[in-house]
Amino acid sequence: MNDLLSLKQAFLDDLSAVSDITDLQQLKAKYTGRKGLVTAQLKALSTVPPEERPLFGKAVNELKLFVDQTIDQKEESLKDIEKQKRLHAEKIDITLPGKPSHAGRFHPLNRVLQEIKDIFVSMGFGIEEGPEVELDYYNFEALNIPRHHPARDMQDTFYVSDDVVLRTHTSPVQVRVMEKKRPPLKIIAPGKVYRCDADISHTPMFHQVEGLMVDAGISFSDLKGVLELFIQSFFGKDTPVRFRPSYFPFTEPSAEVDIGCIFCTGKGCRVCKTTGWLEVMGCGMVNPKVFEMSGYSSDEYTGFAFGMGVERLTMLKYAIDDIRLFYENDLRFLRQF
Ligand code: 2NM
Repeated sequence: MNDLLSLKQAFLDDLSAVSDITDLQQLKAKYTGRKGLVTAQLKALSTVPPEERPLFGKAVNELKLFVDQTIDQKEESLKDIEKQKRLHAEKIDITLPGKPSHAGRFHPLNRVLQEIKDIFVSMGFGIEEGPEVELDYYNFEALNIPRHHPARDMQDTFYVSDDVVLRTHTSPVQVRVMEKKRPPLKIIAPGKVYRCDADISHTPMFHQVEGLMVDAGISFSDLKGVLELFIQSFFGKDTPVRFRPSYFPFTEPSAEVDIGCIFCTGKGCRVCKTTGWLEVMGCGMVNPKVFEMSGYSSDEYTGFAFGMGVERLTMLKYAIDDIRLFYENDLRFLRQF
């Protein structure tokens, strides 16, 4: 019995030196493990004289129970201390300012392109695309611009080979659609086009949106209605619009569309070259020759077509005076949109 008392004291002494879970596991092995000191006393029970056995047995069992419970309690409190330590170490200061996140944004040309598409889609136009490397036939021939026609000199073309070019406008997309689909047709063709040209208002690649509407009985008033609605949606509903006679091989009659100068409100300034007007697009009634080449009967159908430059419209809308700003990727410029 004295052995048990000193064993209990030894256990309590050892316990007071325990400072973490590893120590505790060692303590547990030392006292209640397979070869532990308390375990040894339990095994020794059979060697105790029979008359002392009940008392001794009771005392050993109580000691075992005490050791087990004490170890469990210690484990709980050690775990708790460790958790508190971890919580303290991982403490975050929620009052610190956050790291600024730089959200991306659309390029001004993409924004304007999206806006143009939305306006025409709202009027029932479908969107068509086609190849940027195009056959000479679709880019010129089918649009009534034959070889040696002066219009081919007007557009400085990138030739890939004798009969393949980088498209100089998106009209070839519309020719391809006319070959595949019967009227009624109401489409726009947005995309990249290429012309060998570079200064403050020209880049060798730029973006165009062309449109085409074909059906029986389409007239010049339909053309005026659609384009006036577009311009007033895009530039504002009180924008003055005028149609000025012009010439394109693929339309007859043809016109340029001008808007009242948005910089001087028509009084005349440097941007409108004192005319009070700004040219924003070209248009016309599709030349019957173009219809015939695409397999449409020009007796049955009439239609109008138009074309505009996305860079030019963006420059006018946001008063940008140099087209090259769109392609320099200067964030001080791009972040203004
Ligand atoms: C313009 C001006 C006038 C045009 C014509 C065609 C097609 F394919 F139907 F013949 N597409 N686009 C056209 C007409 C384009 O851009 C200034």
